[in-house]
Amino acid sequence: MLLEGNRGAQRRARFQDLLQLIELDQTSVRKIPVAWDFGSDAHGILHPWGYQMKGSLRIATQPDGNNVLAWSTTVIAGEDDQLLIGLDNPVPTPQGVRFDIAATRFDGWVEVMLYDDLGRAWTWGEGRLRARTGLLLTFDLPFSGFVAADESGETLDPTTAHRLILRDVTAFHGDVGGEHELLFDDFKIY
Ligand SMILES: [Ca+2]
Repeated sequence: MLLEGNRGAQRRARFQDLLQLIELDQTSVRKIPVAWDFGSDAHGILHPWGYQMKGSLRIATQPDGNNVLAWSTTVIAGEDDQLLIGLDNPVPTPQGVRFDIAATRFDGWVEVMLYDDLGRAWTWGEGRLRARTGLLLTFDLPFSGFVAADESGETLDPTTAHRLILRDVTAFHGDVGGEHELLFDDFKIY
């Protein structure tokens, strides 16, 4: 019975992986530039199924009427949460990503990463971004500023960029926890 249960779980996991790939294929960025102002649900930012228990994404209207992307998450010691954007050989080659970010309850920390087409990880060379409480700040991250996560010192060839990952790493910064929310606006890949 236990074996059957494991097989069932494995089948479900494979099915979820397949659904994720289909969704990613449908939302992947193919033309540059793209710009999302979150006036509608039409954007290419996914909350991967492996992190579904941590939170969710929704469009939220601010008091001034502006719509933003609200990422509700749960800060738990030792755990991250992630958002995912697929890059499907975009034309022309993307040069960078720019977005506004704020936190609503307490300051958050976000690590921006790229994965290339061979699955190698690259991180923004100037470190993690601090999302300020109640204050939308603009960050502009040229892909040329991403360095190999293996600390080899190599810099990314933007033509190989395949996945853009936003990691909420607030749990690794200070003694904070619980319900958390990050807001994004004017998200551009250019
Ligand atoms: Ca907006």
